[in-house]
Amino acid sequence: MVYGGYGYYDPKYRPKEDTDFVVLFWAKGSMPIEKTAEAIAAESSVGSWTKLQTMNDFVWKHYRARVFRIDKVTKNSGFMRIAYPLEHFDAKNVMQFQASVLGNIFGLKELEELYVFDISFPSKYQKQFRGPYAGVEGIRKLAGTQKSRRPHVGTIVKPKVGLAPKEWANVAYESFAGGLDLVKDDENLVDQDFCRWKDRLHETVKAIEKAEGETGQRHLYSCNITDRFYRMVERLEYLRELGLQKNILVMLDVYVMGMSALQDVLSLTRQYKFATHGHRAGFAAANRGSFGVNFQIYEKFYRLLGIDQMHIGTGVGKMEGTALMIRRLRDIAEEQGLKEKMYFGSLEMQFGKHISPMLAIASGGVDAGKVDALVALQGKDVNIQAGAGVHGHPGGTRRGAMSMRQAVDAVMEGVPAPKYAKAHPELAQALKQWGYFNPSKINAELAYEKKNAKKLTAAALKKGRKGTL
Ligand code: CAP
Ligand code: MG
Repeated sequence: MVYGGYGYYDPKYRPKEDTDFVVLFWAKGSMPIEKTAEAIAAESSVGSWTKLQTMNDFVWKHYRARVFRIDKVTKNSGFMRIAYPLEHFDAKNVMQFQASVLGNIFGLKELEELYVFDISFPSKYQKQFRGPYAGVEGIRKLAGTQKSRRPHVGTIVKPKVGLAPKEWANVAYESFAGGLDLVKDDENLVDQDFCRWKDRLHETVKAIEKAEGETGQRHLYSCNITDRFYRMVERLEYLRELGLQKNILVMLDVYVMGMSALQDVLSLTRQYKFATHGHRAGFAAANRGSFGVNFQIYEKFYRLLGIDQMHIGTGVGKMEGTALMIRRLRDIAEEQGLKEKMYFGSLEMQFGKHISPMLAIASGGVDAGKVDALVALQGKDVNIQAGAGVHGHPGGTRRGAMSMRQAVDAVMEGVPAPKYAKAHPELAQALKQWGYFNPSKINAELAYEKKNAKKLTAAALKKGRKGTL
């Protein structure tokens, strides 16, 4: 590949904080890494496979990507950082950004591996977006936990699909009665014949009213509206007519629905004053292979676009992701400033002041015995969710819910779960069933990272993608 006879490699270039995107790639191919970097920069910005007679100085100067750093691992592989100028992109149009930077390059035949680890979004680009509508504080207000600052605790009604509306709502009621803040639809439950969306909604609202009268707590329902765009709009309008903003979080399968629908739905939820719950089903198809996009990038988009609470994994449960990496995802959700950490493939970035924190959701293979470890890893601003860890409890849903809530109360009292379980039989049963994840393991990992950041960075730079956590 010639790539236009131009040089996209410019090691002296320093990206501009307000207008340059910085993208961190890992690549391995049949060519020397410098050539691969040129090809990637060209194909994702202004170039193509041969010299263009139509290229002119203005286009070259204003719109090209610049490879400004290569960390070579072998002759043909390495990390590369490429800067893209803001003018290259269509305002607010995330799809156009994806088609450029996360597009054709994955198909270049000389490449054996191409993984986009992270993007640092410049401040001017961030100004095009409004960030979470409710965010951490807004969701806490809905749940009534602004003062207590305890972690939220929720459940996914199981079985994932199959229950009829009344059965579904009864499981929700039992969960609330056991002390949970939130119940949610599973990612694959929307409007099937056996459980029509409206019927489930009405039954669940009744369950919430009944439970709120009994528990004195606020209860929330993350209601999955994911569908074709016009169907989502119909559902949003229906929710608005019913005035359910205080009890309903609009749940979206954000990855599978695509950015276009997501952008428009989020402007409507904001207009109708609904908080949102982002489920990331499907993201891992791109996150785990040799060709892919790390979830860090999607998560940043979701926060910029305005999701209020977002699944980020657990680090201790059933889904992929090391504990330390999940901690990084928590930081992306909730912090304003992010430091560069090469061992996660993570870049430095500052979220604009107008982009509020988004609440992290720890879900997937969670039970009461993992709560201490989750809080050690993610802190108390978190929504902890357990599906099977509630409905698989030997005492049934209500006791399962109680076990989760007791585990959270124990954390708030600073008492380890096994000790708290002595006076709380539901928690004791959960620990007997599934064991206890000792938070000391998490604390040790966090301490190790702190002490060994330089060593971990050196290992990543030496081993490449295999050396990242
Ligand atoms: C959890 C869950 C979520 C996962 C997805 C499930 O159920 O409802 O979809 O949390 O992963 O069906 O697996 P369990 P992530 O509590 O029964 O495991 O949150 O990492 O996106
Ligand atoms: Mg699920």
